[in-house]
Amino acid sequence: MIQEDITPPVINLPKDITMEAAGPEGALVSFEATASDDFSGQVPVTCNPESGSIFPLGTTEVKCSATDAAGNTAQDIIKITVSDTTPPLITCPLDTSIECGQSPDPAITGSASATDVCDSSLDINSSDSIAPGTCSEEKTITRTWTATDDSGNSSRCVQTIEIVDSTTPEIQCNAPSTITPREAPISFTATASDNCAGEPFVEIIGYDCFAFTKKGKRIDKKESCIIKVNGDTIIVVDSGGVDDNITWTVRATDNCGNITETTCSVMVVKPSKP
Ligand SMILES: [Ca+2]
Ligand SMILES: [Ca+2]
Ligand SMILES: [Ca+2]
Ligand SMILES: [Ca+2]
Repeated sequence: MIQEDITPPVINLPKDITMEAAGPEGALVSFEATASDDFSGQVPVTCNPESGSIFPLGTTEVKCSATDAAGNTAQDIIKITVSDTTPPLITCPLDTSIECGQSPDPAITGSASATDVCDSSLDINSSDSIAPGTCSEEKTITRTWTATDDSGNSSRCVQTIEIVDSTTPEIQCNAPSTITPREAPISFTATASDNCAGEPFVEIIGYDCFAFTKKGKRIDKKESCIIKVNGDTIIVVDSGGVDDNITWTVRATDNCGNITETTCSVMVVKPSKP
């Protein structure tokens, strides 16, 4: 009696495979598939996609089948998952310091760059936390940069940006170059502006009154000039006479202690005839 082969082969496949992606296309994955049959012994297995193929990111179902000599066919599947679990490689811009008034925009202070095995267009973002510095106008920005790939893996780095005030204030004398004796009493109030927010402190720290002889000799005129100083304001009570030079030194101090001193002056001239 001839036995009839009615039993399909038995396919042996490995367990489902998980593989880290080697690039944007996925990963090359090899596996071993065998089949044995009660009559035919070892029979070939055909899988689609076949072992040694490049599998894309995600899960791919591989369908395998084997047929014995009698035409009995068996089928089985294996799941191959290719994933990107590797975070991007991020490089932060250099720590820097800027003057207040300058923009801390990444266009000026630099942006992070990042690369990834799988994602060539990473999402790169930043967020700032701001701490006060050593004086009222100075600040420290701690900027955290994050690069995230398409699979949601992210890397961070931190850039520190110091906002400093090392720029001295600018003084405005707010005085004309000449006055006439009759204009006295007259007062001039100095002001100052600064690169940082906050009003500089302005004070007059000294004054002088003098003239020159025809031969160029300097004569002190403090006796005849009557000058009063009130903080940032100089009051010429009496100019002392034509050809006198009245000078005063203004000091401006910004909120971070940067100091400018400027000498302001007016010359006393004859009134022009009407
Ligand atoms: Ca069989
Ligand atoms: Ca990645
Ligand atoms: Ca992307
Ligand atoms: Ca300043």
